[in-house]
Amino acid sequence: EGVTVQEYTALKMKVKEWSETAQKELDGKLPADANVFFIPATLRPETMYGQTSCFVGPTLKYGVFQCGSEYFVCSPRAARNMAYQGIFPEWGVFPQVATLLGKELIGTIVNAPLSILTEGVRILPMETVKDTKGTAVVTCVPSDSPDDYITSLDLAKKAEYYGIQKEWVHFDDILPIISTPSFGDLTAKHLVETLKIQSPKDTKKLEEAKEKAYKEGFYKGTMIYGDFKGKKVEDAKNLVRKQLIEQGLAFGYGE
Ligand code: A2H
Repeated sequence: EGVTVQEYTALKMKVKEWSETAQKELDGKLPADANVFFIPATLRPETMYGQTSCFVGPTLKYGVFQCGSEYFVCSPRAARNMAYQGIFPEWGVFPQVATLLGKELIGTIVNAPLSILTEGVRILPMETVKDTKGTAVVTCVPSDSPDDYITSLDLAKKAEYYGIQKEWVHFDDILPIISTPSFGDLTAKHLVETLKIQSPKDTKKLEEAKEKAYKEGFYKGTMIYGDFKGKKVEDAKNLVRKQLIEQGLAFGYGE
């Protein structure tokens, strides 16, 4: 992995309503009025306007960790890292009050900071979420992430198979946020279609799409939505990140 540090923006997505299975599991383990947040790690804070859902790995283990007066949902690995970055009040201590499988969290409604979907978004399953990076929570931005786009398409097509409701995916509500010379204003859709990516398991093609989307978006993209509309993505990225952090809606997380 080398020596570079990945500087993520950890977003705070507040739980509005638990799934039935999560509610049952958490009963008695935390105060009824607790403020609980799903914590996705993202490299693209400037795209948060376009969040349509938030992914967990259905077979992965998640913890609910007490952080001062709040609670965070993420992988135990990430909580441990955070505890050694001064994110938890006591150095190295990350009290775990509950354990849940990703699939038990599906259907939970969380608030998505900056998203046009102000009523909140659903926690949905993504098989390709890795336990070994970030927080194992991935917020879904189908306009700019090829992975998020193809997973959303798959979930919408096979909603019944996945045990979800099609409306939870918001596949028809994709918001253009960034415009680029080569890929237009829906980069992920453009790349998935031109590279003929058929499923979330087309790993090789998705790697290529990710690389292309990132380079084009970062170096040639212009914001076409939000407070920094008209600015280059290169500049907007840190401005949005700073805004989220100042408003208490995110914090820095590195690994
Ligand atoms: B990115 P890197 Cl719009 N498993 O956020 C799988 N994917 C994960 C993950 C995990 N455990 N943790 C984070 N990620 C995703 C936004 C985004 C992202 C856009 C476009 C591209 C993109 C919205 N999803 O990432 O391997 C998260 O998705 C393309 C690489 O640490 C995070 O940023 O470099 C990114 O991958 C971190 O990837």
